[in-house]
Amino acid sequence: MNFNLYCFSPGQFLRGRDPVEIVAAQIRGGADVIQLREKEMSRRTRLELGFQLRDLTRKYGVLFIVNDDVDLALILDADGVHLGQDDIPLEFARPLLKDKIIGISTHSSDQIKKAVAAGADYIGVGPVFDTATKQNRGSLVGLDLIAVANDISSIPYVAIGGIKKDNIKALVDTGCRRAAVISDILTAPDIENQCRLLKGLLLTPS
Ligand code: 3NM
Repeated sequence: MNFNLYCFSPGQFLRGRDPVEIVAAQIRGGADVIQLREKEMSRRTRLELGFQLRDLTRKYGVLFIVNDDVDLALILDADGVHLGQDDIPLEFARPLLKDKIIGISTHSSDQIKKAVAAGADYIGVGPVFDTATKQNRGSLVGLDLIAVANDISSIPYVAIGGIKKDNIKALVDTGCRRAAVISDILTAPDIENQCRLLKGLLLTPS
């Protein structure tokens, strides 16, 4: 898996806009991954949006990942699924998803080790910085756990939680060049430009 900027469907940040256009703007700005993450939608509506995002991401060669929902990932023929620590364990998801991508959220070195050993394709590590986007977020793991992931993870790890244009350099300085960003992109006045800026910072040589 080769990616730097990991982006999301609008979720709580839709604000009356067209969700497909918001994702299209992120793709134009350089998103490498789009995750369908819609906690408030009915599964039916999520399915309908999912088909539109499946078509869009396929057209532009961007990875399409479904949050939490293995069935939906299969129905949509997504590239993979992202599972949290409270979702279906990877060992049950793997036989269904076969060689599709499985990402796992991790919040400690123990969880990182377990996800790698269980055969995850990538891990999320966070929350790195303070965030209001995720309800019931656990305690901050800071850049310390990113450094740990750098040492112990044999698979790609993506930093998540409160990453913004003003703090992403601190992340890049640890050597991590993969960031998953929600609010700093979806609340920006120009989504495409914000993605371009963040992607540029992720790719800036140190
Ligand atoms: N997962 P923002 S933090 C979805 O720590 C999510 O696993 C996290 O949103 C984790 O970029 C988070 O707006 C929210 O802070 C990220």
